[in-house]
Amino acid sequence: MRRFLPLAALVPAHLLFVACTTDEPELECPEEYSWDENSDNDNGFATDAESINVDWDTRCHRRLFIRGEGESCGYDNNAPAGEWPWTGDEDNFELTMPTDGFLEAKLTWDGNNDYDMTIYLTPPSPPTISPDEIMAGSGDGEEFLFDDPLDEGDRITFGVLCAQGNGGDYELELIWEE
Ligand SMILES: [Ca+2]
Ligand SMILES: [Ca+2]
Repeated sequence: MRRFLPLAALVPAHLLFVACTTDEPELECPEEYSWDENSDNDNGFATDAESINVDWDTRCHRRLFIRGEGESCGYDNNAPAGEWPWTGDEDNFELTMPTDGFLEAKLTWDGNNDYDMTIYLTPPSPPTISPDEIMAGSGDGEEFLFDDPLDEGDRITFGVLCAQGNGGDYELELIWEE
């Protein structure tokens, strides 16, 4: 009768040695994940938000820095009736959640400005475009911690608006955790 040999007997000894000592490749993480505003002319409405396109490895950082610039802004209290009294810059960004988790957003900026932040939990579409959250404090930063966990693939839109001031650089930090 024919006998089957054990697997080890069929594989040369040096190959078994290699198989046993090969480690997972070491994880190389970027110093940070970041996105620079790249279409200032096209991100002025929440419906035209800039998609954040980052090559994530969720084993690395769970944090992203969005960096952009706002133009000077303010309200014209003497604007004629029917004319929009605000001039300035609104920048919108859409994040596709790379993993399930709770999300936190922190907006900070340079200089003596006041920026505000809006959040849409689903991609806004006409006719009703209304933010789910509006952070319009007068301090030197805006922050929002999501109460409910989000799912991988959820599309969240963040708006950054200059409310008062000369504009300038801002940084929107997004942090998520399981
Ligand atoms: Ca801008
Ligand atoms: Ca503000």
